[in-house]
Formats: sequence, C-alpha cells, structure tokens
Amino acid sequence: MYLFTTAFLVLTTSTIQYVSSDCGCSTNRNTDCKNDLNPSHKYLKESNEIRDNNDELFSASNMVFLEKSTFEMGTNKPVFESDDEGPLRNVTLNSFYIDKYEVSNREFYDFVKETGYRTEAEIFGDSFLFEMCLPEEDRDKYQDLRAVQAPWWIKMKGVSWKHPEGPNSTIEDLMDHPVIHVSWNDAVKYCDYKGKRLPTEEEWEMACRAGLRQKLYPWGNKLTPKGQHWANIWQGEFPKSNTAEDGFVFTSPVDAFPPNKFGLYNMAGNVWEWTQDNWKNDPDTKVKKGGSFLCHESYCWRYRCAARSSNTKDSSASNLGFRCAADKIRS
Ligand SMILES: [Ca+2]
Ligand SMILES: [Ca+2]
Repeated sequence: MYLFTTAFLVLTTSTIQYVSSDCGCSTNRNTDCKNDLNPSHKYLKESNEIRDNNDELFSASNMVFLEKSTFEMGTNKPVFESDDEGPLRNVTLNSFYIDKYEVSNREFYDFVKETGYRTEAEIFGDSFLFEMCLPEEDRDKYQDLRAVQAPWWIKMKGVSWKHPEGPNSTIEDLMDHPVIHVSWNDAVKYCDYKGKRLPTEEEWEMACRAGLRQKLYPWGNKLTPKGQHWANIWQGEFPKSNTAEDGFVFTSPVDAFPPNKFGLYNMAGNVWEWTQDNWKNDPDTKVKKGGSFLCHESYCWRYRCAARSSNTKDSSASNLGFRCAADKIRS
C-alpha cells in the first residue's frame, strides 16, 4: 500500500501553523495509491591528499574529509514536531568522508554500464512521477494512478532513472543532474560498488550545518540573502505554479548553487537524500534529508538542516536521490 501523508496548514493573519507533520512529498512503494569564516574549517581537510597515500579502498575524488567533531543536531523550535526534529542536542562523530555532490546520472550510468545493475523501479516497472513532468494535456489521463492525499504524484509505468521525466524522456541532457527514481536499496548497492556507504543521519546533518550553530539552512537563517538563491526549491504556489525564480523547475545540475562552508553542494534542496538510518525504529522505512525542488515553505518546509522525512526503502520518485559517505581506513 502506498502511503501519502500531508501537512495540513492553518493560515492566520500573522502565522503559518503546521498542524500535522508530513509533507506529501513522500512516495512509499509499500502502500497503495488508492488507499491512501569559518570555524568549520577546523574540521575540513581536502581528501585527495589522503587518497595519494593509497590508504583508501575508494576514490576520495570529489569527497570532503570531515574531522572528528561535536556539533549541535536538531532544533528546539521544530516546524514538524511529529517528525522528531528536536530536541537540540550535542552529537559527537568520528571523522568521515562525504561526497561533495549528489550522485549524478553520469556516475550512475557508469555504474550500470559496468555492473548491469537494474534498479527497483525498473524491476517493479514504475516509479512516482511529479505530474508537472507531463505535458499539460496528458495529466488528466492518470487519475486512477494518483495518490489520494498527494494527487500530484502519479505512479507511472516506464519511469525510472533512465526515463526520469516520463516513459519517453531520457537523461541525455541531464547527465550532470542527480540520479532520481532510485530506492534506498539501489543507493546502498551503488555506494557498495564504490567502496563507500550512505551517510548516517547524524553525519548528513553535521555536513549540512558546516560548522554553523542552530541555523535553519546550510548557509544561515535567511533563505535568499542579498536576493541570491542558495538552493533549488519551489517558488510560486505549490503544486500548481512554479515560477522557478531559482532557475529550475525540476532538478538542477549537482554543482549548481553555492556550496556550504564545507564545500558541499545542494545539501538543501534539489533532491532528497537517503541516509542509513531507520525512521522511528522501522527497518523498512529510512530517513531522508534536505528537501527537494518540490519543497515550498507553505507546504513542505523541509529544506532546513534539522528537517527530516522518510520513505520505505524500496520507494523511488522524481525528487529522491542520494550522496555517499566513507570511512577513513587508516590514518
Ligand atoms: Ca526550483
Ligand atoms: Ca539535496
């Protein structure tokens, strides 16, 4: 049964109150549509110098090495309380590597070419497509395949990482965009192949915050400081009009927008990113972080570092990707 949950908003003259915690950005395969300056630099060391020692079992190219540190995780001002965004707490992590970028279509293409791997969306035969990927005249054809509480999601046959914006679409012009329509299981397989692993949620959030304390976003508290967009999210009225003031209606290249102070790109927005962790102790449901190009403050304000959401680990969708992490083998 596909499960869709929705954030219900109560709008008042002065505030937006989030009554329920879930955003409807979620697409879970095991439910049924119809039913429902930088202090941070002390942590940071470019990884290639370590790679040159041949100490690693993976390529640390395009990864950042973060030293053992303690950071403040979560928030005491949760927007979605039932997501368990809080409380604010100190977390100490050992050193680790993390990819600078979300995994791209080019990288995933090379993995598939080398291994013949088939994603779960290809095996199941479908994936969740955001309706605006389809031409307007085609959108009414798929009423039966829409999620009840989030009808902008269409469970579409033939959609996969190779056909990300509809069964007839290709990745030809999207090779530097993040791979999407990949499940948690697919992401784990890719990371394994690379000698890497998914980041834990704690690692992901520490990397997102980049040494800043109790800030909303990887760059600070203002969404568009000096009028500049720092992430690929939604502008306009969700889900019907996207003005794309940030330059992108759908995904952006993985190196678009400024990096955070750790040199990491698109931690907030563009695509959600899988983490290792179980959601509320359910081993079949995994935590995802960072929000996506579909997130808007009025509906799914989850492009904040403390925000979190989930999908079943076999789920895939237009706005869900990942990046890898890795451990230092020897010092
Ligand atoms: Ca956008
Ligand atoms: Ca992201």
